[in-house]
Amino acid sequence: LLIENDIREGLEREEFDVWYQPIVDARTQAMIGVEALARWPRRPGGELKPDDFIPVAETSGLIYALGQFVLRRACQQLMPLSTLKLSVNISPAQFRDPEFENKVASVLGTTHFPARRLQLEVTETYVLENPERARAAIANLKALGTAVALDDFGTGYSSIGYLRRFNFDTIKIDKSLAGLVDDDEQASVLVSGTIRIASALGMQVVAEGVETEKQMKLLRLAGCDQLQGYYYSAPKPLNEILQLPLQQQ
Ligand code: G
Ligand code: G
Ligand code: MN
Ligand code: NA
Repeated sequence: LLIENDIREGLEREEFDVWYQPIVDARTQAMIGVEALARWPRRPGGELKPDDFIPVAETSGLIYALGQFVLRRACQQLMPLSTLKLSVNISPAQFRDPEFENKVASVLGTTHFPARRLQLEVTETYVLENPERARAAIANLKALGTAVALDDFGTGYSSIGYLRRFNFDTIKIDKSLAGLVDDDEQASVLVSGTIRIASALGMQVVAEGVETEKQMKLLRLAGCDQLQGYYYSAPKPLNEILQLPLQQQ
C-alpha cells in the first residue's frame, strides 16, 4: 500500500522524473509543444503510474512539493529548446493555494523560462468548486504571461457555454470524447460541434488521445488546432522525444 511517507521519501531521494508527450500543429504536423507528465521510475519495488501516486499526494498535501518539482524540472529541461511550448498539469489543490501564482512566478524567475512558453492545465472540478478563486487565479496567471488550458473536457458535466466565462486560452478535448470521432455519426457531430464553439469563442482546441491516422485526419478536418496522442508518441523522457521523426517548429 502506497503511503504518504513513500512519496515524501521518493521526493527527498529525487526518485521522481518528468516525461513528455508531443503536441503537434494539426495543419503542419510539426511538434510545437509537449505535455509534462510525472513519473516515478526509480521507485523501489517497481514503477507506479500517476493514477496511483497523484491521488495520495493530493490527500496528503504532498502535491504541493511534487507539483513544484514537476514545474521546476520541466522548465529547466525545456529552457534550452528555444521555441517548444510546455504544458503542465496542475491539481485542484495546487490551484486552490492562494500562493500558487507566486510559486509559478518564482519558478519562472529562477529558471528564466519565458512565461509565454508555459501553459497550465486545470480540470473543471477545480473551476466548479470555487468559481471566484478560479477566475482570479486565471487572471493572475494570464497577467504573468502564462496560458491556462481546460484539461479533460468532455468527461465532466459543464457546458462549454459555462466554461467560456473563465477565459481559458485552450481547451483540451479528452481522449474519451476525441477517440469517438471515427465511431459513429452522433459522436462525431458532438466532437465537431465542441470544436466549432470553442474556436468561435477564441480558444485554441487540442484533441487528446489521437491513436490512428483516421482519427488524426477527422480531427484536423473538424478544426482542431493541435493534436496529441499515441499516434505521434507515448510520453517518454525528453531526449527520446527530441529524437522522434517529427519536424520541430
Ligand atoms: O500520463 P498518465 O497516464 O501517466 O497520467 C495519468 C493522469 O495523471 C492524468 O490525468 C494526468 O493529467 C495526471 N498527471 C500526470 N502527471 C501529473 C502531474 O505532474 N501533476 C498532476 N496534478 N497530475 C498529473
Ligand atoms: O488527464 P490528462 O489528459 O493529463 O492525461 C494524460 C494521460 O493520457 C496520460 O496518462 C497519457 O499517458 C495518456 N495518453 C496520452 N495519449 C494517449 C492515447 O493516445 N491513448 C490513450 N489511451 N491514452 C493516452
Ligand atoms: Mn493533461
Ligand atoms: Na485530458
